[in-house]
Formats: sequence, structure tokens, C-alpha cells
Amino acid sequence: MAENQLSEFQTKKVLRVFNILYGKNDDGVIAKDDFLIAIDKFCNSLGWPKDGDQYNKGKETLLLIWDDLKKYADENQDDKVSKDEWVQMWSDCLQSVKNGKPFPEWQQRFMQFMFEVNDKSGDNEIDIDEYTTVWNQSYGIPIEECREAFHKISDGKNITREVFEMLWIEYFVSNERAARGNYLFGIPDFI
Ligand SMILES: [Ca+2]
Ligand SMILES: [Ca+2]
Repeated sequence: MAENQLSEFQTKKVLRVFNILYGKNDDGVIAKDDFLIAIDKFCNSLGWPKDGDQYNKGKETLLLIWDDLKKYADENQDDKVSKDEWVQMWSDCLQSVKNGKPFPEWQQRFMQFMFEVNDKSGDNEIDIDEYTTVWNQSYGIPIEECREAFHKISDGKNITREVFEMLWIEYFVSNERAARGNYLFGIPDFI
């Protein structure tokens, strides 16, 4: 396995997302189950009827994301992505971004999906209530923390798809503590 090229700060950030998005069943790895748990959470917080179109489409997208994540990250091919494998994948991703390449396609799909999950009303902007709903109800981040994080990332405006993408990339790539994107997934306790 190649060396981790992320700084300590960047490593903490990617591990934070690992824990928020996938640490829910506390087995210390990401597996297919985590994606099935995620779709049920989204259905609950967004009010999607189970087995309705949005549910089915969301599930299909998440399982595609899982397949691709596995392809990129599951180095020992045990159908699980460990924390080390996760960090290594982001390190590789950072290297290719530094070499002027875009994020891999599956990442773009993941980012778009997360935007759509956040934009409950479907008007192509995320407002503070939408942001708070997703991160509180689906991921258990306290409401006050969600609101504070939104103020930090939003610059007083709703978040468009373009801004979301910028924040996402900043979160995973930037080594700057002052970057707005650092607050995309709540308030990290190490900033
Ligand atoms: Ca593995
Ligand atoms: Ca919206």
C-alpha cells in the first residue's frame, strides 16, 4: 500500500467523515450494509415512502457508489473498507487532484447525491433548514451545531450546487484551517 500523503489535519478530516457517514453500526469498517442503513435514514428524514421511486433510485445510486468505493479502496478485497483503506483512497485522490485531474467519477456521483439529499425541496439550493434536517436527523449532529456549521459554510446565502462542490473539494483537499469547506459536515472538534 502506498504511503499516506495526507497531513495530520487532512487525515483527521477524512476520518471524521468515515465516522459520521459510516460509523453507525460501530464495526469500524464500511460495508454494503452501511449504504443500506443510509438509504433508510434518508427516507426517514426526507419523508420518502419506502419502495417509492425516490427510495428505489436513491438505493440504486448508493449501491453504485458502494461498488465504486469498493473498487477504489478495498485493497485486500474483503468487501469491507477499513479506516486505513479509506485514508489511503483519499490520499491517492489528493495526489491526482494535485496532478490536475478531477475527482474520480464515483466521487462526483457521491457528491451530487449528497447535494440532492440535502436539497429536500428540489429547488437546486440548500437552505439552513434543509441542511439541519439531513445532518441532524440522518447523522445525529446536534441542531445547534448544524446551524452554526451552515452559517460558516454558507456566507449568508443558500448553497447552490456549484458552491456545494467547491465546499466538498475544499473539505477533502484543503490543508487550510480557515477554509469554509471544513465545516461542510458539522463542526470538527480539532479546528
Ligand atoms: Ca478491505
Ligand atoms: Ca432547497
